[in-house]
Amino acid sequence: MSDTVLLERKGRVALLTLNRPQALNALNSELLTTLCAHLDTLSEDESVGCVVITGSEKAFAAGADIKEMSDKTYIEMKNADHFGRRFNALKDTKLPMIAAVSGFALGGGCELAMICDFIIASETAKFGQPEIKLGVIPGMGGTQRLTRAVGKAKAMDLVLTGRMMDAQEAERSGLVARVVPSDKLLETALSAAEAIASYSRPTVVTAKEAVNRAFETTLSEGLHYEQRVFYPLFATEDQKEGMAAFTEKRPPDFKHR
Ligand code: CO8
Repeated sequence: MSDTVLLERKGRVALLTLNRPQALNALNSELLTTLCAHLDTLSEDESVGCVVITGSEKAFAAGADIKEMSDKTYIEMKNADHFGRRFNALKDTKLPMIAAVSGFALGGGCELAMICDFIIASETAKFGQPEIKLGVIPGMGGTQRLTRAVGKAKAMDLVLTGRMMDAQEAERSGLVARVVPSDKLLETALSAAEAIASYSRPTVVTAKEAVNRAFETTLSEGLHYEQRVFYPLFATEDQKEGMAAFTEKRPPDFKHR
């Protein structure tokens, strides 16, 4: 497997590090192929409870690789479209994913972070969809996921002007879950991932699916969906264990992790 994405296992957590420092982790086809291959393998691996995707201190990813893309024809881009579709399909993965973002998360980099379940950013993080400056628009979900995350006003501002927003603005706007000092980024993301990986896997999957449902449906349908998936959890051993552990004042020992 190419070294454009490095995989490390830390117990039940998998850490994927984007690794093209010479190009600020620009997402070329080699990197995207490697990332998708890792995610495919990890999502089949029951011993993985959560994935953290990160980059370098200077850049999470500065977007799709402009140099690789610039001479492509319409047909070639359509043929490369499988990356867009594979990334969009990741919203259906059961694997919880956290983006740990330091430095630039631009264009496809911002879109990759948004495909993750949530984003933890360092104080130096900068987010943007600058494609307009290149004569194109976001093509891996930016116009849709950014708008759902931050609302129309801010999404239009970012997509139409191409400006970047810093970590504080991104947190205020709802794009980012937490902002932490740079030297605490990985530690914080890994600790959140360890917590998630320690819980009952079927419950984590149910929780993730229920939150994602909010983006696909009406409120009354979503509430109905939540009730339909809430009650069956009482048929699991892990619900019995979680509640017994609380009553007995001990840590739970979930069976299905
Ligand atoms: N692609 C290719 N190379 C890049 C990219 C990129 N996106 N970003 C940076 N690099 C390279 C630079 O060319 C430079 O290489 P070299 O040293 O060989 O010239 C190296 O990385 C370092 O970059 P800079 O010298 O520019 O570093 P600065 O600190 O001066 O600037 C910036 C950092 C502001 C991040 C600047 O590099 C920049 O503006 N980068 C481009 C950001 C951008 O426009 N991103 C959007 C790309 S388009 C996109 O993502 C569309 C996604 C849709 C895909 C759909 C597929 C199906």
